[in-house]
Amino acid sequence: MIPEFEKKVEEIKLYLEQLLQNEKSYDHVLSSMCTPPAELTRYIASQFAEINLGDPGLFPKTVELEKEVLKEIAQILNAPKAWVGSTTSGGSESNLIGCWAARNWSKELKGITNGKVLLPKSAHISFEKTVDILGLEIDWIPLTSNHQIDIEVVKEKIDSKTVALVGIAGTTGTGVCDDIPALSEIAVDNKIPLHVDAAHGGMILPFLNDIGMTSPSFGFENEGVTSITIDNHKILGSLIPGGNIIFRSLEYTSKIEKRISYLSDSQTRQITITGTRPGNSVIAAWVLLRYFSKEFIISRVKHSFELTKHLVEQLKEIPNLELIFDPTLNIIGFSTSKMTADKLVEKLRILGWDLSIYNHWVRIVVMPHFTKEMVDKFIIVLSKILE
Ligand code: 0PR
Repeated sequence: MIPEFEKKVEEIKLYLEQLLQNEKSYDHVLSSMCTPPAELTRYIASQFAEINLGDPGLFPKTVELEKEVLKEIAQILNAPKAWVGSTTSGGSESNLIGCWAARNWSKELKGITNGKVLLPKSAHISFEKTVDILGLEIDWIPLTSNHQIDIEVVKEKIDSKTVALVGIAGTTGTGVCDDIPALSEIAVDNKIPLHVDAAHGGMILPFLNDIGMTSPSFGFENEGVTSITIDNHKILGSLIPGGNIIFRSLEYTSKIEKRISYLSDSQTRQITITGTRPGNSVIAAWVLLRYFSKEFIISRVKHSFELTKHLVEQLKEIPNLELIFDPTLNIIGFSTSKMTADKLVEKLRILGWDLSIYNHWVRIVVMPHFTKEMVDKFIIVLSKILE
């Protein structure tokens, strides 16, 4: 390092620690789908920051770890033997890649141009970006009273311009899982690719059976599912950014894959939008998925569900507060007759609590960093405001 910079290292560290102290703590964060990394994960972040999977020839061992991460993910999603996939920067990129492949496949096989994507009203904003980038149109599908995509409307809306169906396994606003088996049937009957966004739910739903609940089916066991988004930087707690896209087979990825001859292994193939991809995030995911294994995920899911239940019980005790839905995942929505959601969230923020607003309700995402003490403290503050 340049000596003048060397002299300043301690000074800069101190400055940043002070400046960002509050932003390192998630003690008051009730709104995030991310959660602080564990100490080992932080160690991996700093020790392996130079590894760039965008140039795989330079980092063959990390490439092997990536393959193992993807294998674990494919297993979680019940992928068939011919699956193909890549780690990505997260849900938004994976959703874009899934729809990109569906658009190109539909163009090549069916000659569809200026196509449409059937999107549930609950779809994450990344799909609006996706259709914009891909030059597609959206056919919005309303939700049923239980916040799932309305299957009957999907059947009505499908036409010769439909290039993809989208189902969500764990929506951003309510955590609800769409009826993927029903969507899959429609996809098979009409030969239309079905992309499932399991960015958040993918690492939770398969483990509900393990905590005495019922896991809905959303994976590749449904014949019509062609691609699935699933993130590592959400409940798993891997490094930001880190996600995955898994496809049923090469049939779809071959429509988007780019070969790059000038990189160090001279035969790199990419299906991602980004070239440079952080190796440390993939290494962290490998440790969490392979080393800590299934038990690690189950313990995080169990913890989040126990605290969701506790929080819901406490919220039900507060007068003038209405729960918007019975949580099926670790997401809670509520509103109050006393004030708008904006006003309430503003008041809570002033008192140091961070919550978000989804539609007209206040949203809480119960993540592994939640503790019972944290929840109880929050309930006292909320009750006071609504007194
Ligand atoms: N699909 C679903 C269902 C999602 O909920 C999200 C993110 C995405 C896709 C996109 O994932 P990436 O953000 O990885 O691209 N949902 C979170 C949300 O909107 C993202 C988030 C995370 C927001 C942390 C705030 C936060 O503090 O709530």
